[in-house]
Amino acid sequence: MSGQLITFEGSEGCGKTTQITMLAQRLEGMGKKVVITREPGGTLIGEKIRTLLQDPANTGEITPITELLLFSAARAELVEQIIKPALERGEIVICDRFFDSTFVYQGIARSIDLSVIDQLKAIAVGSLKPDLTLLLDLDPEAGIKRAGERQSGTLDRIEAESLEFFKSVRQAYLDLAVSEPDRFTVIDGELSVEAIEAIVGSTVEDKLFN
Ligand code: Z5A
Repeated sequence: MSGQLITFEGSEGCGKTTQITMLAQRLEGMGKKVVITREPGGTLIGEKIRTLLQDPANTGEITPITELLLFSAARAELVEQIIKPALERGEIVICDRFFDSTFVYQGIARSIDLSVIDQLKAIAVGSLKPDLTLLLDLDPEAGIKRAGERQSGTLDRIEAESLEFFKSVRQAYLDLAVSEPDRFTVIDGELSVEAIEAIVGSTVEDKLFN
């Protein structure tokens, strides 16, 4: 496949959506074709799964394994319907979260056996791997505050998890980045939007277009 897959990861409210929009504009300004998508979601079925997963009314109704299967099903749809076709057309796909989110949230924070996580990853994505993953690292308390402000104080099913849960998410991301230094770039999510945008832009240009 001749295109490139860029993923953004990080905990709640770390600024992924903001940066993805700006990166897409930068790349389009360079004449690149860009597809923006997100997980869970990005397809008809994926968006329905997203609603199920986030609905606060489902709190306590979704077991960790069901949650894992739902995220994986949404991912399988996204890969087949959106990501692979775009990469085959030579386009750049920017995805808001990908399989690293499952490793961190379901594998580490929810303590599901990592061999099960790996098997479902293989089923949903095969050998596909991001060319670059940008991790926006943010203190969980700051992220939850940002998300709460944006949504008038209403938290979705996962956002309502404990602070301990989000601390383990943050640490798991940092550990993952250390284990795959070529693929990951870690950026301080406390920096200004403009400062992060500059780092994202130069990282993408250096790692993918030089
Ligand atoms: N999840 C999972 O468990 N397993 C999986 O496999 C997958 C996902 C794929 C998806 O939630 C949830 O699913 C997520 C993980 C789980 N749950 N949690 N937590 P989502 O897609 O609805 O939300 P999110 O991905 O966690 O992020 P978000 O809330 O959409 O935030 P964001 O996109 O990272 O940030 P943002 O919208 O760009 O910015 C948030 C606010 O901060 C906004 O008001 C901005 O204006 C502001 N902002 C942005 N950047 C800055 C800076 N630099 N300084 C100050 N303020 C800023």
